[in-house]
Amino acid sequence: MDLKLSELTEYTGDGFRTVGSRASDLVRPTLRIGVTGLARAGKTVFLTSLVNNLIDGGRLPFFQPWSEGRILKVYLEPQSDDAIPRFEYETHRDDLFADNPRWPESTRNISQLRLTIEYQPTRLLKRALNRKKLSLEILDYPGEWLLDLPLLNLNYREWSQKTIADARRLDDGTIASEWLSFTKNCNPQDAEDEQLAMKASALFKDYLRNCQHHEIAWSAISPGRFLFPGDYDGSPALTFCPLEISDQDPVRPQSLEAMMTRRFESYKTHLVKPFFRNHFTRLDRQIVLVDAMQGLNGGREVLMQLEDNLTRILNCFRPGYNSWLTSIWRRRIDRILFAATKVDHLHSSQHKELENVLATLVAQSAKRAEGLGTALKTVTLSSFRATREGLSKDREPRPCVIGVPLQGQRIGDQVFDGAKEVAIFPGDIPRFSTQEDFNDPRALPGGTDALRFVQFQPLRTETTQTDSTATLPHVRMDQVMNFLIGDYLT
Ligand SMILES: Nc1nc2c(ncn2[C@@H]2O[C@H](COP(=O)(O)OP(=O)(O)OP(=O)(O)O)[C@@H](O)[C@H]2O)c(=O)[nH]1
Ligand SMILES: [Mg+2]
Repeated sequence: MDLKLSELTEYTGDGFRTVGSRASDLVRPTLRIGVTGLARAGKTVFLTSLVNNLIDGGRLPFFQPWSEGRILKVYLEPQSDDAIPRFEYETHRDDLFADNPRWPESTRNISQLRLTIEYQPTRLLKRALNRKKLSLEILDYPGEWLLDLPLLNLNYREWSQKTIADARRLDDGTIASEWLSFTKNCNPQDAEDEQLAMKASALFKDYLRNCQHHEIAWSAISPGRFLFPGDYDGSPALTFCPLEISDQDPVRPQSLEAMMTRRFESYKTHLVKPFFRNHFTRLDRQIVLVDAMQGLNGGREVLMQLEDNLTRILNCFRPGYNSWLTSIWRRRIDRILFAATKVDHLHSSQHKELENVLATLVAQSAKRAEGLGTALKTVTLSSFRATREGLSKDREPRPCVIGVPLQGQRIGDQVFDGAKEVAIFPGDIPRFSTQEDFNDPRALPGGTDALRFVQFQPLRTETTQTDSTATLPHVRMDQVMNFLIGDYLT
């Protein structure tokens, strides 16, 4: 690819809609931003850092309204939507700022936060009394929920056949075999049986759980709510699974298949559609967080899976991709930012290479998005920098990152104890230019030449002496803010 994705698409249709053009927003403009990503991509830390750096005034030189001194005050507001849990900002912030800082627990549910930004508009800079307000509504939701969209185009039989075929392909004799051999003995034509449905569904969930811990299949988890059911835990809408069904057989009333079909349709009606209707279609902008280093760690298969999932995620934003979604869309998402997170795992001399990997991962989807009035951009960021940079003590010193790897993390035979600081050179990020390069073993070597990323312990952050506020040190959060919010504050 000659052009980087960011160069290629930065101007496609940007400025499609400005805040001033929306009559309903004239009184108190509201900007709704979605934050998503697959499991452990870094959503909770990202949102905590975004809010903390906005409210308590972090270092944000590339957030233009900030560097121009026009941001007057930022504060949290009560939520506008009574039906969504509030993002537990204070808890996550306190954990990260503790004397022994901790990363947040896995969240895996939807949550929301509302802020107000008071600012001086550019044109009236000289009039000190003039201040404007922008409401910022941020919705944090699991990327797996987006992967459920294609279910709307499938009936139960189609979904069963596809899911069983995927499981057979992914199964290495361990992850799906118990569930597959159980379903083999279930006759879809038999009378419906609650106990049987519960057992089969539990085994199917075990398979999905195995997928999560299995490097090759970790991203194949669908239906997206099965492992993190929330309020629907134990309900019939989450107690079904695919069955081996022959196309020749009719669907018998009161049969096991009829029961599973009903529940599959309930899942779509009660869980998938309301999310898209009530939340997704109200968003103005979206950031998709990607743990590209986990992909690189996992090798070719995992990278290809990641690419496939990112394509499926981006498809959800393409008007016309799903007719039901298109029919209920209220507003168009005009900017999507793909961000490779945790870039502090890498020395800054390699950040551009990581961005290139991300651009390659989303290149196909970006091409399809061209001309749709959506600006796509890629960036690498760290929400909370947990390392510093240095040089290795080798005869030929190499740029490395220095930090405390989390207890139990390993590189080869070396297992880290969670206490000792070490310098790590994770390897050279490969230079991909097309997705075909993922297949090149020289580009993504395995064995002792494989890339080695480990998770780090968060660092202790000092508070200021004057007002005891503190902000999380970050990488490029200000550029993210500028892309997602900057033009709303002119
Ligand atoms: N070094 C570093 N690690 C990070 C950063 N952001 C996230 N992490 C690591 O990634 C893990 C997951 O981050 P979360 O923000 O909890 O990810 P999430 O997407 O909310 O995860 P789920 O809620 O499980 O879906 C953390 O526990 C950290 O180990 C970062 O900026 N730097
Ligand atoms: Mg989370």
